[in-house]
Amino acid sequence: MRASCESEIEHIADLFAIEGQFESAVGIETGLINSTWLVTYHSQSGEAVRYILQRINESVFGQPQEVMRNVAAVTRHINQKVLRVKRDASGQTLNLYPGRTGYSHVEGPQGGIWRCYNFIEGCRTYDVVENTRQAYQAGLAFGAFQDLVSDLPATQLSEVIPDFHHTPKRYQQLQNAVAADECGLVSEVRDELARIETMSGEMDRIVSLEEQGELPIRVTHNDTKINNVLFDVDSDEAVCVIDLDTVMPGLSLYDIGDLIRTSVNPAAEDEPDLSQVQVRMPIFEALIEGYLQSAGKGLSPLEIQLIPFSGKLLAVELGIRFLTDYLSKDSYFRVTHPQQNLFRARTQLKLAEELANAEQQMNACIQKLIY
Ligand code: GN1
Ligand code: MG
Repeated sequence: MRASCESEIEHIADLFAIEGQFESAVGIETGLINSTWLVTYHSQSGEAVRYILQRINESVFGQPQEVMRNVAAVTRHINQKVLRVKRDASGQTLNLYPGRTGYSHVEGPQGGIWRCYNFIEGCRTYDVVENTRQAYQAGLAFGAFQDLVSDLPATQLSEVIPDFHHTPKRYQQLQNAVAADECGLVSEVRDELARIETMSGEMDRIVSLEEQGELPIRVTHNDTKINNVLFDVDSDEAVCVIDLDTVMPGLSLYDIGDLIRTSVNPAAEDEPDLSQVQVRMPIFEALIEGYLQSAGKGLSPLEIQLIPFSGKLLAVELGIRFLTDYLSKDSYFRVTHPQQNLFRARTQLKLAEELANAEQQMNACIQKLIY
């Protein structure tokens, strides 16, 4: 799906209401789903200004216009609120540059829905949290996001990927992939399947509570990977969260769960050496401290109580999703080698087991933080 040549990107970039002359475009490979380009323009005053140009992956997001409607609503809402306290929000929050036709996206000449964001300068991301300060900042950033959108009615947003975090349905999809065994790989993953089976009893805990009306539906981010937080390169403070494609009605627990999943573990998401997959309790504590600091007042006691469980659930859920993709020709997540989705699945299952072992400690930590 990646648009390959710079001239094509230049043509698409020029469809947006960007001032100045196109200078260059460089592909960015970090996300597993969309195609992303860093585009530089020379403004009339001679200054180089950078933008993020992205093509939405339409096999993942079946209704890209709905994605853009959600993203536009959320960025507008956040910017209005941030502008109330700061004179200029443009450098520190995501903004959409509309197309010259006035829409928040444009259609590429070869199809596809493209959008353009400001590039927030002076920032970096981390794939692995290095210290408790970064963990605290990441918790603070996602908590602040939740707080900023807490008064945006969830009913105004579309569910762009239905049942995105419905773990039992994800498990059903894995079972379907096992039954189909498209690539003849099932015999190779018996151990992983058995480990998932032992964890299956708890998979419906959160969806059941949601169905019983015990957990509030909120506007949530749904892709709270640690590398979706921008950190200021000088101060190492979190600036804002990015990657808003999956912002939709959801549960706070999926956001904090995915943040736990991607922060406590010092190993890469596809680390083949499973002995490196661990739960770093000081990182957990700092992360939750930051999150509760900015989002805590809006959370119910049940949401807070289930935080440790949410990390384990998200690790199993991602283990299931990566394994499903491994058995289904790697058709969803971008891979750079044939076993990458299997490595990713194994890492997540090991992490889920480590998180299960640490559950009591995590519960004690939550108790300490709320009293
Ligand atoms: C995908 O591409 P990226 O990093 O934004 C995926 C997430 C997974 C993540 C795992 C829309 O996110 O759900 O947690 O990979 N996004 C989608 O690394 O499926
Ligand atoms: Mg994403």
